[in-house]
Amino acid sequence: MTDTRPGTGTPAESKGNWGRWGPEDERGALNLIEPAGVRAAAHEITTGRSYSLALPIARGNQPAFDFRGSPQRLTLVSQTDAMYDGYEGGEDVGSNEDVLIIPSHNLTHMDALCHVQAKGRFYNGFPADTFRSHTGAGRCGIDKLGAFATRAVLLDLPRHFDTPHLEAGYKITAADLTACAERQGVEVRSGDALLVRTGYLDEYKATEAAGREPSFAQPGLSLDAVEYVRAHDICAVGADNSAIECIPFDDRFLSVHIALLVESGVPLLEHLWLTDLAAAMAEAETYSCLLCVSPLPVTGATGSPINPVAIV
Ligand code: UVW
Repeated sequence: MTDTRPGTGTPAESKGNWGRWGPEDERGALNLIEPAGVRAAAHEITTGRSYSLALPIARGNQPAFDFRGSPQRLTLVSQTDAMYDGYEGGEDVGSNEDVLIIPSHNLTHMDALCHVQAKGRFYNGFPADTFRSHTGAGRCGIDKLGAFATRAVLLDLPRHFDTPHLEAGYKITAADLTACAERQGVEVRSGDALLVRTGYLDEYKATEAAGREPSFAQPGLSLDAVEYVRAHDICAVGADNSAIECIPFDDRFLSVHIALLVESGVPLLEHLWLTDLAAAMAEAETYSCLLCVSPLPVTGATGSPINPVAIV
């Protein structure tokens, strides 16, 4: 019997996007963004207010894998140093400068299509052994995705289920997403980004503030929900949890990453702060917005910190 679990079959068996935009394509589902869709999103703006979807980049008190470590803002030059003495700025002028060291997969970030491989292949069948420690990914690095703007739809599942947050480990299904979109009265279109609010980050912050250890188990997309993303030709998926997918993982380790990044070429936006956006959208009675996302163009990188901006 053919094993059709994500990453175990050929793209044809697993309904992926390999070859859809040509054999050399490294942008994946971002190819679904059409200028007409972006213009439509701009026309849907009602309040004209912008919302950052990024967590603060700071040491500690943020969800992070220990092995990745905290971001470090290190001082390179401070105003009391004599670095610029030779420039004759005078005693009353000084300069402060940082060096930033940021693990690309902690805090609010975007996964490149080379982040995960399955059966030795990245998206579009590129061999994963082109990844080098010195140069990074030979194919599908974050620089190949680039910045994008598109219409985005927020599905606020805690609001839909009338709960502060979904339970740890909850597996969001395609039926959940369909019902939530219907209830919110929002249409999901080809080329849209899908933003899924689970309430995980709210729960994380509340647990930390209470001095308890936050659970690593998280609500997130199940494999069933991947079918919703594919059926609607979503260009990117974002969520307010660590990995888009539910933890414990559905079926096997990183199964939703494999189905979306590897098979479908859908970039992932993780640890998005969606609470303020959700509140603004509820007040404005709209669940679509214009979303602008700009990863740092680090060549061959597996991901990048992002500060996505949603305009409602
Ligand atoms: C993993 O889940 C391994 O990484 P990320 O959180 O960047 O998707």
